[in-house]
Amino acid sequence: MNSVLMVSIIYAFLLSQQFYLVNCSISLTYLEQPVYDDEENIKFFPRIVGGKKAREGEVRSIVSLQTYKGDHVCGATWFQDGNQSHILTAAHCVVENGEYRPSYLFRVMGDDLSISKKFPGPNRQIRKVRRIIVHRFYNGKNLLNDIAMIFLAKPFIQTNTFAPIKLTSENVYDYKPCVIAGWGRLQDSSNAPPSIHLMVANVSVIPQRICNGSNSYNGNVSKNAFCAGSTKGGESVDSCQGDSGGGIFSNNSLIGIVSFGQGCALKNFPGVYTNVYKYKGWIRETAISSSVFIQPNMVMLATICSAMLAKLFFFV
Ligand code: 4AZ
Repeated sequence: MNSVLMVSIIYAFLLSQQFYLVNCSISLTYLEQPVYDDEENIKFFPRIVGGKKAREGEVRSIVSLQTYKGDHVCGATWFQDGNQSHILTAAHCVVENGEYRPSYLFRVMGDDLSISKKFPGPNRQIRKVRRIIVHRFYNGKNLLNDIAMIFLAKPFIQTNTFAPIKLTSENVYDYKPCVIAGWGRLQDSSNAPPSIHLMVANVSVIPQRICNGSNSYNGNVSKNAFCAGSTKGGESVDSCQGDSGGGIFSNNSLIGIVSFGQGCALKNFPGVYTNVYKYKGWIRETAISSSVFIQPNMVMLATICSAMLAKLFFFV
């Protein structure tokens, strides 16, 4: 009887694993791309609006999601949750028009403030992508559930300037101070001066009722997302194209993921961030579901074995 129970439990577990396999969906969004000349010098490069250059070790968990050729696509964050340590980004960074591209088209770069192809920093680490899981209810039209997890082929190595960040343990509250970082546009216009340096800026959480007001996003910010922004000396501070997928941090923890916004640093239209606190369950389940020891072929083999065992117990 005990063995039958055990087989059933294994079976249920494997079925749930297979459910995740269906979500193993991968793709690529070409957001605002930097422009390079023939010699790989960046002619135009996007940055955060109203920020300043990040200092070494200031934002220790940010990484650049890149094409396998090394062009920056989006920001992303190296996180640690229990014994699981992977990468979080926005779903819209890896899905385009509902199309998913294979993980071999991506790579992830960490421990470098610069994303220059020609002049890498001394500590730069680059990893291939083993797998990408997009939230199964991600909606590309309204950007609901704009979250995806990236599993690396080989883990990053922690250094003095590069480390995974913990997930927030509390929900956001109005005016909570936070930090955004990224290699996205400096201004809404494409005439921004070239920069390849990571930028940071201070912002604070904007009350949902203001952000969803009729002269703002008019109800389009979901309960699982929040707005953050700031006005500094009359100039707005905001994330912008190319910052997507990157993190918004507070108290040394990850509180959100850069999702969308109308333009950049526009009055009444702050940046919108996926609320990490609301996805802690999804993050935990997803991370565990794809641990290295549960490879798809292992799941398949185990399913066949348990089916055979079940048959043996029930029918012999
Ligand atoms: C984008 O398209 C994007 N101002 C990211 C952030 C914001 C706007 C657009 C917020 O990647």
